[in-house]
Amino acid sequence: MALERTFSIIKPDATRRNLTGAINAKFEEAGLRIVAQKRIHLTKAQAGVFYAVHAERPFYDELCEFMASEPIVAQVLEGENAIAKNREVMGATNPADAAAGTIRAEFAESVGENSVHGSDAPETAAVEIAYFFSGLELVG
Ligand code: RTP
Ligand code: MG
Repeated sequence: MALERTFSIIKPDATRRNLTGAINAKFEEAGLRIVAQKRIHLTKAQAGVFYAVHAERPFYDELCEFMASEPIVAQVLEGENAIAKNREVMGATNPADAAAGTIRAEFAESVGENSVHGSDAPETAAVEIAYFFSGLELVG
């Protein structure tokens, strides 16, 4: 399979606990290359646009508050089958359901504050990468 790119966020609960390096090590061990990365502090409105797909869900407001509470690390990961591989390394949304050794099993604090985001399909990966990075920032 050809190289694929996915969009990843290291969420505020993880940046707050200095877990950026430990999480990046998990990605790299799984064969995912970090081809772009920046630490930014989203506004609540920017977080709301990013998670607009969840606008009708009961946890939406809390999720946007959380994502804007402290800095995040936005990333583009590249590798074979990168979207599925990243989701595998992340583990299930709820850390209680996440397989041993996954990022969420090891680091997540709750279903909401679950340390990482990863795109769920090629279409969403393309939209999410373009929301955070310009072409000039994607060196491959
Ligand atoms: P993500 O989009 O962040 O990669 O996570 P995901 O695909 O595993 O989960 P998704 O269903 O897309 O939910 C997005 C994020 O919303 C928060 N959430 N909170 N309190 C709750 O019940 C609840 N459910 C979801 C989590 O931060 C989740 O990652
Ligand atoms: Mg999702």
